[in-house]
Amino acid sequence: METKVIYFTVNGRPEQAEFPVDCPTQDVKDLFRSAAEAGPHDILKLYNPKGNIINISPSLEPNSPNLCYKLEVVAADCNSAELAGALGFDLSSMEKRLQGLEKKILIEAGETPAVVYEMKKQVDSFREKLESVEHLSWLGLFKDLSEGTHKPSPFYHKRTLRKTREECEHVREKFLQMRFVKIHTKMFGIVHSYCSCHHLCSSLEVSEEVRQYLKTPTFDNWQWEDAEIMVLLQVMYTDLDFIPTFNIEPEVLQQFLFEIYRRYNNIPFHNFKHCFCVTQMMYGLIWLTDLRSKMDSIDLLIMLTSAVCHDLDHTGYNNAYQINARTELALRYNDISPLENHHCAVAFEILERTESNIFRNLSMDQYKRIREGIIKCILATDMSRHNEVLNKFKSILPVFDFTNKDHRDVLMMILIKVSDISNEARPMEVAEPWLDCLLQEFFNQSDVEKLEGLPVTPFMDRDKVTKPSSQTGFIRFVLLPLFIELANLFPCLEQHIIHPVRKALDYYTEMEKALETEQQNRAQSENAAKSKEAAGGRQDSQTDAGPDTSKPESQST
Ligand code: PDB
Ligand code: ZN
Repeated sequence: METKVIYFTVNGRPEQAEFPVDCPTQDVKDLFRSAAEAGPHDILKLYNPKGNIINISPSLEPNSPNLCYKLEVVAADCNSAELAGALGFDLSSMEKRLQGLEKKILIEAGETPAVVYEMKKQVDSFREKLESVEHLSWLGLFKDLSEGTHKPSPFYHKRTLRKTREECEHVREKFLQMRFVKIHTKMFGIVHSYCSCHHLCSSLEVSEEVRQYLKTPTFDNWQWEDAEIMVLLQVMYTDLDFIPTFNIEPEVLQQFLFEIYRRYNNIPFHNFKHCFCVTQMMYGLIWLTDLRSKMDSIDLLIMLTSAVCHDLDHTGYNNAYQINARTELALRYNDISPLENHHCAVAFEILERTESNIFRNLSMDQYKRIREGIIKCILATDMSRHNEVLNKFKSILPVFDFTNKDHRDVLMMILIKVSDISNEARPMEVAEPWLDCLLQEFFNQSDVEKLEGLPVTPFMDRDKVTKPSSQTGFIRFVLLPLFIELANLFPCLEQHIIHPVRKALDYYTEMEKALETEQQNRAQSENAAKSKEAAGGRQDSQTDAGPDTSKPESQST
C-alpha cells in the first residue's frame, strides 16, 4: 500500500506523519490531532511554509523536513477540563448542579427564590468574566503563540506578562539609535533631530530644558515612550556624575537599563513606566533637597539604582495573594516580603552579568556597601512595614545626624518609600491615570482571588471600592503623614510635594461628595417611582416581602 509522509512542527517541535494515500480524511485529522496532543474540541490549523492555512486531508502535498508545515492548536472554549481543573472547579458541572437544584426547588416552592437567582447571577458573571478576553489574555489563559513554546497550562499566566522577543528588540533598536538623536521638546511636543556627527558618539544629547524639567516632580511620564524613558534614565546617571565617579562605561549602563526594561512586565500599574516615575521622583528629591551636599555619592547611587530596580518582575499580584495562594515566591521566601525579595534578587541577577554590571569597576568594599544599601531600600518598599520604617524615622528626626550611618539608612528607606507612592504629588492629569491603572491591577487580582476562593482584600474588591473614597483615605492617613514627616527635615518639600497632595485630597473629596449626592438622588427617584407604583394598587407579582432585592435591574433606572 502506497503511503505519504508529511513533515510539520507543533509548537516548535518537529513531527512527521505517515498515512496511506487513500486514508479517510477524518483519520488524517485524528492523526494530526494526536500529534498535537490536542483535545477533541480543540481547533487544528495547518499552515504551509508560505504561511497560508491549508486543509488537513489525505491529499496533502508531501513535503521535506526543511520545508515543513506548521500545525497550531487553538484552545477549546473556556469549559476545557484543563481550565476547570486549574480553576479548581468545573463551570459546566456547577451549572448542571444548579439547574438540578433550581428544578427541585421550583417544583417545591413554585417559583425561583432570590437565593437561587443570586447564585445563577454569580455563575453567569463568572462565565462572562472568564470569557471576557481582556481578563483572560492578561492571565495567559489563551494560547500565547508569540513564543512558539509548549502550550502553557491555563493558569501559567507568567508567559503572557513577559515582554515578547520582538517587542524587546524593537525598543533596543530605538534606544541604541538614540545615541545620535538630540531630544528636545518644544512645549509638549517632542521634536527629534539627528545631530550631524557620523562617527560612533556615545555622548547623549538631551536639550537643556528637558534636563531641567526632569529634575522636577511635575514631570509628565505619559508623554514619553519606553525607548525615550531609557534615555532619560541614562541622563539621570550622567547628570549626577555617576559615570566618572564610579567609572561606569556607557554601553554597560545601556545594557543594564535594557535588562531592567526587559524584566518589568506588561501589567497595568507595576510596569516599566512606574519604575521610571519612582526613579524620576527620587531624582527630583535629590535635587530639590540638595542631597548631593549632604550625602556621599555612593548613597545617591544606591537610592537611584534601588528605585530603578524596586519592582522588577512584578506580576500584578501583591504579597497577600502570594501568601494566600502559596505561590513559588511565598514558598521561596517563607512569606517574608516575597515580592520585594524577588525584585531585589532579580536586580542582582542582572548585576551579576558583566555586560550589565554597572558596578563592575568598583572595589569589593564599595560593591558590598552598595549591595547592602540596595537590599535595605528595596525591602523597605513593602507597605506592610510602613509604620515600622516611619516610626523609626520619627524617633530619630529631632536629633537627625547626616554623619550617623543608621540615620542615613533610615532616610534612604523613607526617600524610596516616598518616591514609590508619590503619584498624587504630581499634577492631576499625570496622577489620575495612575490611580486608574492601580485599581485595574487591584481589581484583576481580586477577580482571580474570587475565582480561586481566596480571601479578597476589601480595598481591592471592585464591588466595594470607589476611586475617590479609597484615595481620600489613603492621602489622609498614609501619604500626608509620611510626606509631612519628611518635610520636617526638608522644609522646601512643603510647597513642591505637600501642596499638590493637599490639592489632590480636595479633588477626590469633591469627587466623593459628588458621587454621594448622585447616589442619593438616584435612590430618591427610585423610591418615588416605587411608591407611585405601589399607590397604583397593582400588587407586585414578586414575593410579598417588599421589593425583590435580587433583581437589581428592576431597580436600576
Ligand atoms: C500601595 C501599595 C501597593 C501598591 F486607592 C500600590 F486603591 C500602592 F489605589 N499605591 N501606590 C500609590 C497606592 C497609591 N495605593 C493607593 N493610592 C495611591 O495613590 C490607595 C489604594 C487603596 C487605591 Cl500604597
Ligand atoms: Zn513600586
